[in-house]
Amino acid sequence: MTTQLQEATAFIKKQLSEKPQVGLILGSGLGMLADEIEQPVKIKYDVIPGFPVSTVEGHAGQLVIGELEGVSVIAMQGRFHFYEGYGLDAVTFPVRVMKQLGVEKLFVTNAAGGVNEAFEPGNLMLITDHINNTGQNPLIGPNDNDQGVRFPDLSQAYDRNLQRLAKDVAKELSLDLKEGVYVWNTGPTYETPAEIKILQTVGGDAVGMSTVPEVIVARHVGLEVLGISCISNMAAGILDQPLNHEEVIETTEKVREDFLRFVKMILSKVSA
Ligand code: 6GU
Repeated sequence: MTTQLQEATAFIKKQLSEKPQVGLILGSGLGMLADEIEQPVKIKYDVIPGFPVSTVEGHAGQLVIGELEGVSVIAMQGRFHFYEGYGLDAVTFPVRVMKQLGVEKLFVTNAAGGVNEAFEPGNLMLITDHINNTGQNPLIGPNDNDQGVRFPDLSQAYDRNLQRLAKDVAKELSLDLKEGVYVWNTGPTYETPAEIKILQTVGGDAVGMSTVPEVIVARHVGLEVLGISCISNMAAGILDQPLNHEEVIETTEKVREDFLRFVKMILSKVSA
């Protein structure tokens, strides 16, 4: 383990009374879930040794640790993106810290563009698999065998039991949960209509600028992953309208209630 990882873990651990079981990474516009955490310990990223500092608007940039639905959780309110200029080591560092703190399951969320034409803005999509469309990988470099294996298997990157649970919960809530494959592009540009056609052809259902690096590292260290996308807009060329970040945030605000209820009920039913 690197000293940075040890230092960050020790710094956070000394402020906690309980081991967090579930990690939550909250995407653009979805950070309000962390506001519901009870007896929260809040730690700004910029005071944690080894942590990068968040810059993007709509990202509070703190860990919120406490109880949610009776589960001990650690939430990232705001994440680090590759397009901000952080290296993938930095982007995925918090996932390694979560593992060191004792987390066993990781829920990753994001706002994503709809590639599947059957989707509509405001839909929630269960991520069943991903396509890394960047040529980047956070595990490039020497492998730390204490963290995980050199060649990690991603044939079930998104845990089947957690997927089943999410689908059962969606049914119980009468939520029209979509499912599909999330494509990671680096951003910060949105895709061209021609690029979206490619993604449709290769089996992508949603596209975004995050999540995949964190999931790769989560699998490297053996965390069980649940992924949920909020379809905030249709990807370029599907509707005859330009894309912008304001629309992304507006849509995530509209699905706020659905999203909160959904993730909270999954948490309430997740086995320790
Ligand atoms: Cl259309 N593309 C990407 N790469 N990220 C997004 C998006 C689209 N919509 C929200 N996030």
